[in-house]
Amino acid sequence: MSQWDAPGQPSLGVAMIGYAFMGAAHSQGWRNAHRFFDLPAVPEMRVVCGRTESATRDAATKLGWATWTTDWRLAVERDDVDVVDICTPGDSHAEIALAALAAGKHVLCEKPLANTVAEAETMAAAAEEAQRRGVLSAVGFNYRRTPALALARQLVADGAVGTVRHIRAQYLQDWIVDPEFPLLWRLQKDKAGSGALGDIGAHIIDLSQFLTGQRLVDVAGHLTRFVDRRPLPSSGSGLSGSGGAGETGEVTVDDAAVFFGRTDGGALATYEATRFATGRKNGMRIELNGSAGSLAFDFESMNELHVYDATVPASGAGFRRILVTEPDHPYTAAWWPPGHGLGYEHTFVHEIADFVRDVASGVPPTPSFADGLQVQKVLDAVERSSDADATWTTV
Ligand code: SOE
Repeated sequence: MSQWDAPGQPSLGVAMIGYAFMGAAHSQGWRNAHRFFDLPAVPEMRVVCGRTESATRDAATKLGWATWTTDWRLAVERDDVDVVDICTPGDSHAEIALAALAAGKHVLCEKPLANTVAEAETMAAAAEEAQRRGVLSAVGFNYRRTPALALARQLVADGAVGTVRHIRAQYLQDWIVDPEFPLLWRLQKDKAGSGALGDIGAHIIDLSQFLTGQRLVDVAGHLTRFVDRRPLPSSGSGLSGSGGAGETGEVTVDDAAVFFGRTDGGALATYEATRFATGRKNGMRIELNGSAGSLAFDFESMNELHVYDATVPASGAGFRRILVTEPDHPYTAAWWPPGHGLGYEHTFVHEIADFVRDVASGVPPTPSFADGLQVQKVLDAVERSSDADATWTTV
């Protein structure tokens, strides 16, 4: 018997739907959150669900789930499940989330919240109704839990940049530059909703609003596709896989998106989301310029935040690099000594730790489904703008 199954230790039974890239990342969170953070309840990884029997069984063993099923409804209905974690492609988010909320289960749903504004609206309404019954929900915008970005948010709130004038955000990847890269679900509109825009553009939309506390009110943008057909996949999931024997299929999402917008706080914001930035692997960059200073961040150096203080005399001013690994930085006290650094997976451990703490204490976690809906509306406005020759479009 371990300390975790000691009698009286409150637990939170979890069902996770989907086990590929995001499922593996979330499992890391469910396994480790209570081992590094003091939480009011211990997550119990009760059941994982996938479509294929043998692969789901293997995933359960590998990722640490007690059991598995190929029927998500069975997982959602179990009495020993308190939380449903949705890590599936976007086309099933709404159906699973609505069923889980109706069954009284708290829900953590991967981003973007849904594939359409209509679905996201239904989900946000269901979440609001469920909250009145004490059933809580959140969207998995994990990058909010990067220590350097959590610190950036505190600094902005404390006035370190003054009035924000510019938001400059990029999300640069290159995993589909090769035209022979297979047609995975992320490249199919019926499954993913959109391409670079929804998959990675959604992160920088959420982050820019989270950091500044401002919301986009209108946008203009352009989406493009560089490769129209790709080999059908023969194997693999997540971001890997190999092409099949000669057969190809149509890519139905954008490969890249550029857009700009105005916020309700008067800032001008520019965004670029692409999977064709050769050499950039996960270059999620954000810079804020304000009346009193600037902040700059790049996920490829995720333990650093660059801060410019415009109140320092010009002769001595310059961007300072803060290594965000000190114990008084957000989340870092739970981990390693200063300078040892954290990685991508820690953002998920933090996300789960925050979610468990909130849910176990009855506090609505963030970002809410309503926040997810607002991001969905921005995505939709960018698509509408692109269809209308990049004209200004209200969110
Ligand atoms: C793939 O482009 C992806 O995995 C996104 O889906 C994630 O949200 C992002 O964190 C990394 O890239």
